[in-house]
Amino acid sequence: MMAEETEIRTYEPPEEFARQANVDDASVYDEAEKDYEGFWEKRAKELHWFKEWDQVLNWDPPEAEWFVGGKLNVAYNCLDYQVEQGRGDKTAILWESDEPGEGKAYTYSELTAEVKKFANVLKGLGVGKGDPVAIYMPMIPELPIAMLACARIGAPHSVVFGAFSGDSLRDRINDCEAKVLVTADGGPRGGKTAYHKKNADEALKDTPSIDSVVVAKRVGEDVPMTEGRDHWWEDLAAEAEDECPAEEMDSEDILFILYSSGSTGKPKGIVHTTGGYLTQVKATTRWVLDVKDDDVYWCQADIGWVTGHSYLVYGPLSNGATTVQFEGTPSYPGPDRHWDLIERHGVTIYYSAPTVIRAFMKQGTEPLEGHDLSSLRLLGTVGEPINPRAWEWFHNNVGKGNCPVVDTWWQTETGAIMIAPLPGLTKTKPGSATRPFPGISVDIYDEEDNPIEGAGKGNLVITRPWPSMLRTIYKDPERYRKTYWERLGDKYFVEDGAERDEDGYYTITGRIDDVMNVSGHRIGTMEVESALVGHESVAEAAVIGRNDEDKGQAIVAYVILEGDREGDEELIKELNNQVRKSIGPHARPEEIIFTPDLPKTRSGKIMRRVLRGVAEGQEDLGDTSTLADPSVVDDLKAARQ
Ligand code: 6R9
Repeated sequence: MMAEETEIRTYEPPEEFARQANVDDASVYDEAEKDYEGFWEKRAKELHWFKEWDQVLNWDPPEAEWFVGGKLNVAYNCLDYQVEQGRGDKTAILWESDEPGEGKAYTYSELTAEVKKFANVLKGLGVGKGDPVAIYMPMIPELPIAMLACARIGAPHSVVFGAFSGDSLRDRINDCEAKVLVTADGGPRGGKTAYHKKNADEALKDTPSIDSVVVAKRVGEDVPMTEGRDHWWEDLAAEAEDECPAEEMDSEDILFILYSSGSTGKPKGIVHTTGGYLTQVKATTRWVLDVKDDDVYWCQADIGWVTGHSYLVYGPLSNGATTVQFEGTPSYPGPDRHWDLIERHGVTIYYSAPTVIRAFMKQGTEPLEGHDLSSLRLLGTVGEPINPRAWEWFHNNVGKGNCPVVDTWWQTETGAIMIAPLPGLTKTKPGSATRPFPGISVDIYDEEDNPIEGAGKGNLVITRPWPSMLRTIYKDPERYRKTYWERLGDKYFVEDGAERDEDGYYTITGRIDDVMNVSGHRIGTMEVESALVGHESVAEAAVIGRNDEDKGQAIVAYVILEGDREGDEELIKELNNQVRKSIGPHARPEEIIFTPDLPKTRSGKIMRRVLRGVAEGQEDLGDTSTLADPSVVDDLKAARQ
């Protein structure tokens, strides 16, 4: 990635920006370094607590508790507390539909009322404190309303990205044993309609824990409703009581579970709790995204991923901001949709993703022309490494050179931003996420797990606990320990490679495990492999992510067939469908290569490095002498022709 440009320019914060930034005193870094618990305690005090904590941190690796004994409610912080501070009539959620100019706005008072009602709906269906609720919805306002309603009554939500298949939804519901599923009849996106209830019905054939399904109406077409189990959102809400007190939650009670791909086995139910999560999410939204009262803030991620949880819903709302929720895609009805939206709503902060920026770049600057983007004052990116060229393009063409770009590194597991500039203070370098957030401590370790001194390249490690860290993997503490802590004991092993330069700036180079990053979506190679071998004609499959200009990585599947089935177009179609059905369309392989054999070491391990090399058309595949049968490489090259 760094080879792209030999000389990287650096950018000081624009003076005008620095003058108004939420954080403009560089001593915060030193202060936090001297006493990181004290630093986070100050941030926690910026929330509303029913009762303050007795102890800031209880760290018994790998178990952390933050703000021990504190009582608070996340929905109260995002709603009632905002109304109490005079934001009742301020727009909380500005929802824009798939069709330009159509949409709806909710003030903080209106949103509070909707959430209270829906919280009562959930209670009426028997949901109590601690009962997980599954949510599978398109990007409609009912999605954040359902999340906040769960938070209000202390029911952990488990949001499943709306493009996941019925099978994926089923597995996630069964893992957390949700009693209630909240979904929608469907939703338009990019001019096409997706049918969530239909997919959910597939899942519901085999989800014994589910007693009730609530269906929000978005599309308005007929959908089959199962008597006694399925209910329309609007019918239940019409009958529900208006008042619903916010449950006093313990700081360490679960706020949500979010499933994320790992290198082996089934997706992991990442668990986030209440006090620490909201503390770090609220602080990073203010400090890194510089959100203020008069901002129109837009995070373009889907709420089904962690970015949407933390920076579309909880971060902006706990700061009393106006958050834009967009139902559609960047290319519908035209390639200027985002610019049109920014102009019409006067968006001031735009938090985007490298894959989206690269797609814009490809279209050139024409779609930008004729749109007034002067409302913008800050740009952000997240999800994957951003190549310096895309960073520069974003900075120059969207930000017109006046808006700082914050490249924010974090993960589902970290819950909130970990490495990123403070835009009023930090000099930025295209391609670098720059410095750890104050109070966060990271390092780079070599292959022998020794810290590297000064500049260098290696494995990223987080060396101290942080408030929004995952607390466990749902119902699998052993997997939690093994995945993240077994290697270093009391330090968190990230599974990302990183480089540190002379200024102490970090550039994240990408995953070092078998997790692919396709258009910013985390997909495990194992998940795609097991989907493929689920097809009767497939004996074995090996999946890798090959570098791709647009998507970051593209999925390539090597497939060994069983019996005498021919690897033809028809079979490719069937295999694509197989993946679509068992995971979702976003996991469909870009390329399927039929091969008689796979490159394996003598101990039977697939050498993915070789598969990646072949898929990227590399001439030199490096050392292949440890292969059990080195001639496989020629077969693979021939198969790809
Ligand atoms: C928030 C989110 C996490 C993985 C992470 C890393 C990659 C995210 C990045 C980045 C380079 C950035 N990643 N942000 N790589 N620079 N600014 O994306 O969570 O879906 O769990 O993915 O994404 O590889 O480990 P998640």
